[in-house]
Amino acid sequence: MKVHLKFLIALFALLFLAACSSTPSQPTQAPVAPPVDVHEDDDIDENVDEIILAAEGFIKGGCGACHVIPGIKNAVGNIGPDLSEIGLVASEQIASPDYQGKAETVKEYLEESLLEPNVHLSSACPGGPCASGLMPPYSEDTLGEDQLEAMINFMAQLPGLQVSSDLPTVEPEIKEEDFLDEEDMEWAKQVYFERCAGCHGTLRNGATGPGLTPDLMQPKGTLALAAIIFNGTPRGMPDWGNQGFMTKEETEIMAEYLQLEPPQPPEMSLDQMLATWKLLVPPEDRPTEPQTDRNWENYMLVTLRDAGQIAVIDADTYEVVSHVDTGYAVHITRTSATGRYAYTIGRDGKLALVDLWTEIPTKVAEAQLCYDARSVEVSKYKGEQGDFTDQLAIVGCYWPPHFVVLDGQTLEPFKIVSTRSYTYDTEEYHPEPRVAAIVASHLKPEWIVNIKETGQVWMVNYTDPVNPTIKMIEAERFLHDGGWDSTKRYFMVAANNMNRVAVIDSLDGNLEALVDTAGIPHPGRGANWIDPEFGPVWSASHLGEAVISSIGTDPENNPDNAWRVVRTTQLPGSGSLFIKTHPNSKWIWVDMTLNPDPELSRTICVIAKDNPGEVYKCWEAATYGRAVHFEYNLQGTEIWVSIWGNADIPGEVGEIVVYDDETLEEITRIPNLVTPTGKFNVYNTIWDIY
Ligand code: DHE
Repeated sequence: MKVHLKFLIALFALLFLAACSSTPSQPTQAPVAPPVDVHEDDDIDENVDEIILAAEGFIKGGCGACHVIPGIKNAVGNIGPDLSEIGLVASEQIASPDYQGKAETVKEYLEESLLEPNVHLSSACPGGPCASGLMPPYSEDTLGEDQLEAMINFMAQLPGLQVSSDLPTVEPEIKEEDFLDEEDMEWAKQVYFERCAGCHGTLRNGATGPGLTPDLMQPKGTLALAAIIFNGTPRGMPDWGNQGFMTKEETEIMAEYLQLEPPQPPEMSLDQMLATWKLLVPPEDRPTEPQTDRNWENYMLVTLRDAGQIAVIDADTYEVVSHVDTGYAVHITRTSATGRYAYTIGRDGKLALVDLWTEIPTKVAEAQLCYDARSVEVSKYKGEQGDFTDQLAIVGCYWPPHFVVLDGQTLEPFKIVSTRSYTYDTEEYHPEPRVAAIVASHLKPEWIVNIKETGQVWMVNYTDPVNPTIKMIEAERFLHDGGWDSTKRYFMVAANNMNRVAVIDSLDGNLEALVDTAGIPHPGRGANWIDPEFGPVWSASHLGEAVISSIGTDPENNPDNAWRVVRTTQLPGSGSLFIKTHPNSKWIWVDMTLNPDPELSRTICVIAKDNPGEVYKCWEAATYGRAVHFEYNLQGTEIWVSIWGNADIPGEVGEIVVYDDETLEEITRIPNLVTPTGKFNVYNTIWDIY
């Protein structure tokens, strides 16, 4: 590693000045860090070498990916505690009655933090107390004895150590052939698509998650990146290692892959889509009335994510009526306007059409519309401009970035519209503006299509679907998920990485408001209810902060409260994915699925609508796994929550817990479901009840 002469001179001068100064600058408050026994008697050159050794160690260890470390290039991480005053903090920690480790001196404390980071957890991580397992243990094998010692000495002197801003940095010279063989490369490519592309983008420009381009990744280094991939972060990055999806070695392969240029993925033409299209049962061969005695409008369409299936479950009897094979890692299911059909989209862009009128619900058509997708919707309008119920479907893709219009009865695709365009604010070309949530208006023959990276909301009129008219509304970047307000006039969509919710007036076709919220709103479709103080509100949960935000939605009768966060209710932890209520319910339900604390990740909470300032009650919905997503039955009397388990552990595969919404008592469990995730009640999905 190169060290510039200029830097050595500057560093020498700084150290010299520091050595001459009798009292290095210290904050005035006690306690003060115990005297540090390095550098004082040492030769200056040795100190310079030692600081350089320490700096190299921080870089090699990737410490800056999670921590702020003064003087270390790119050490601006905000996952772990800021280390600017760690020498001082260490002495406070040792003196604190809460300290659980064995260290008696600052240096012992720092050594313990590096080698056994879980012995004592700091309470000063940016999102609250640091979670166990987040920091990887370092060892003499990874960093070497001298380097570890240098790093400890460096930290022991903070604050107070004057460090040149010109310390060495890594000079990335990372080439694919250096360390990833063909097999690793293929593995990483596939797994990146399956696990990472959704948040970080196929071209890795970032959206829900940060950008992962090589210029950003190389300074962090393999060790730190692998640790983040293994352990996740409190801001919502899943812990792929802890969850058993990647081994430690695999996280290292992925970390190396991220330091290389992303490969360019292929496009997809209409001919390619048509080649995948299968009409399994033509419309004329389908029943003309329901062939089942079951209350099919009360079916729950349940994503079994890792099985690549949906389970159709009768919510009156809790019986699994059928398992239907669908795309890989099903994302969502929406129902046709009459509810007769279910449309299920997989992450691999495969759409399945399921007929709910047959005795056993069956797949009647399928087609692949892209390589990476998250959204599907149907035509719901019936009025003066025509009857479009059960006529059309639309699929929104992440890659290639486009949406596709299909025949709603057969799934024959016939229109592709690219979303590649210019960012709404800076008018810069974006190669990958992905289609996030799509909703169908009940009031007009229109779909509201949210284009994530360019921050535009497209109102797509489908009366002439081969020649659709599109009004492009400028909103906010990183649009993600959202739902209607209770009147179904306003669509509320989270621009999650901008900490905002955009409000679209679907009747006038314009942006009604941009509402500032807490960190990373992730509402699913949100929850509509009447706040006793502020009137009608729509609430969102948050990935990034331990709160739910409630936004006033009634500009007519409560204009002072409209389109602002009128209430913030504290939760025990962040990492929430979904929130839900029902007009008949007195509760709002919320999960914390992505909280790094295993107990919180399976904890669900309810907030009472008549006392919404605080959580009424929280409890663990299972003894294992994570709790995720809620849905009500048709009557609004029972609520279902999914438990993600582990398919390899008998008894902990995964299940659904059904609660009585009046009493909060558990009614039953529907066991042995493979990663049950989203649940879509047919009736509630038709009418957008949430
Ligand atoms: Fe989702 C909705 C995208 C991760 C489960 N998810 C959505 C929507 C989008 C989206 C755009 C809105 C669709 C609509 O309404 O038309 N989801 C993404 C991602 O980009 C992201 C962050 C990363 C990824 O790689 O996919 C992501 N989502 C997840 C998960 O990890 C979840 C929990 C499980 C999984 O599928 O792996 C998950 N997303 C869901 C569910 C909904 C959803 C259950 C529908 C919620 C609803 O009630 O409508």
